[in-house]
Amino acid sequence: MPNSEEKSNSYVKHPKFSISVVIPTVNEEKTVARIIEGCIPYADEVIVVDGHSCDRTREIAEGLAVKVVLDHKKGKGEALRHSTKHVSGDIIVFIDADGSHDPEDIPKLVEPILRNEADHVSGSRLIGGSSELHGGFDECFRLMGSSFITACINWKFKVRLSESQNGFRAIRADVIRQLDLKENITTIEQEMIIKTLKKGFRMGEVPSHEHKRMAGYSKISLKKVWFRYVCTLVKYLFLS
Ligand SMILES: Nc1nc2c(ncn2[C@@H]2O[C@H](COP(=O)(O)OP(=O)(O)OP(=O)(O)O)[C@@H](O)[C@H]2O)c(=O)[nH]1
Ligand SMILES: [Mg+2]
Repeated sequence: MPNSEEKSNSYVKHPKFSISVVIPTVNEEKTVARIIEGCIPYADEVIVVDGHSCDRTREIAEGLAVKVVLDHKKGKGEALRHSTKHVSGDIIVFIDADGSHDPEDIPKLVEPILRNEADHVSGSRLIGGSSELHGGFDECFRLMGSSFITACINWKFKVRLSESQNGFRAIRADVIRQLDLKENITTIEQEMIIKTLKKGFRMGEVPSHEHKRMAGYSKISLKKVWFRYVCTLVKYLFLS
């Protein structure tokens, strides 16, 4: 069985399609280097989009010679939207900086796009497993809410996705630029999926295990944002 270094060393980049990896960060100094280094073998370009971290996140990223851009302090959604202006690759991979996603899954994530079977591929922790989505009441509500949203999307577009909230995804750069994304917070994940399907592009899904965040703290408060998830769902499914 090859170890992870051997696996990434043996990865051969696609001759025709270039890959830009975007890593959103807010105060992720303990994990950002590991994620950047994990992504480099699979990427033609790595961009860290930072939400004005007060720790050493930006300094560490700059030390690893990747592009670092600042968001406008509006949230992860705005950060991802802003990053697309700086991307030069054909395919964009979004991956969190907290260690929840495994950079080694990047080839699996982009494969359906390279084979021209999908335009946007989401990593699914519902089929890949999760070490942080189960156990407590918070996780229970998160899972119920996200399953409900996924079921609504599946019903509306006659697809069969297993989830709609994972931040680990790959999308063709020309496709994301046509989606006219508007969300400023993490509701951007479901907006991206709904608008992909609404515009007739193809969604794909691959299993990807979600690990527990390795360090730092979560930037999401479910109590504060659940209503925005409902509004975004109704708005993009039925109103715009
Ligand atoms: N640039 C930028 N990045 C952000 C912002 N909010 C969150 N992030 C990053 O986006 C990624 C996901 O945020 P998390 O706080 O881990 O959200 P989550 O994964 O849903 O929550 P947990 O499961 O509790 O970790 C992390 O890499 C964060 O550092 C933001 O406002 N701007
Ligand atoms: Mg996280």
